[in-house]
Amino acid sequence: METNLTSVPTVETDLLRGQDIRHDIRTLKSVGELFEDREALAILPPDTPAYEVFSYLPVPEGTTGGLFYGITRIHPLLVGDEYMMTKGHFHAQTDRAEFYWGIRGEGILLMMDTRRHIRTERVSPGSLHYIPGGFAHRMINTGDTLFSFGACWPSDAGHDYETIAREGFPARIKKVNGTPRILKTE
Ligand code: S6P
Ligand code: ZN
Repeated sequence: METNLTSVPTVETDLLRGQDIRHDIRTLKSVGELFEDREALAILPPDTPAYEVFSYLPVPEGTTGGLFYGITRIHPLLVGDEYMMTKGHFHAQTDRAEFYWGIRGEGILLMMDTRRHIRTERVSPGSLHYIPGGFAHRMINTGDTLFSFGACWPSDAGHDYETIAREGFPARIKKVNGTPRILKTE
């Protein structure tokens, strides 16, 4: 008996294509509050794309035992001297871990545990990063080109953005004398 092959998404370097792929674009307007220099922010067009996320969510959000897959592309932008970054989050189910890996460009992974201790890793094409449960995570584009990375996380992880929106991370990644510096703020 013959049966049809199921169509599947495709990964093309740092693009995800397919009928079940979700594509979200975050503009400067939606991430502007992350940045320290509000005067620098005010002179940039609010509809400027900051980063985009392609995601493949093959099971409903909250499913135990499933996996999600995503690719994020952070545009090379500076707000004052601060590099473009993702919002960053804890997982709502705090013990859920995640993998990130570098695909294109250069960046930094900033992680923070619940006692606000930070850990940073340099991200470049091919680098693999394990984010343990209980660590908030944010990616920063520290290069002059597009920075893309992949992600794989449990489908029941969920996202807690509120804690980061309220308390932030205790470090900012800025361009100082032409190079990225990790500046602790507490
Ligand atoms: C999801 C995973 C990524 C991020 C994406 C955007 O758990 O960590 O797919 O959602 O990189 O970052 P953020 O912090 O805006 O969700
Ligand atoms: Zn995550």
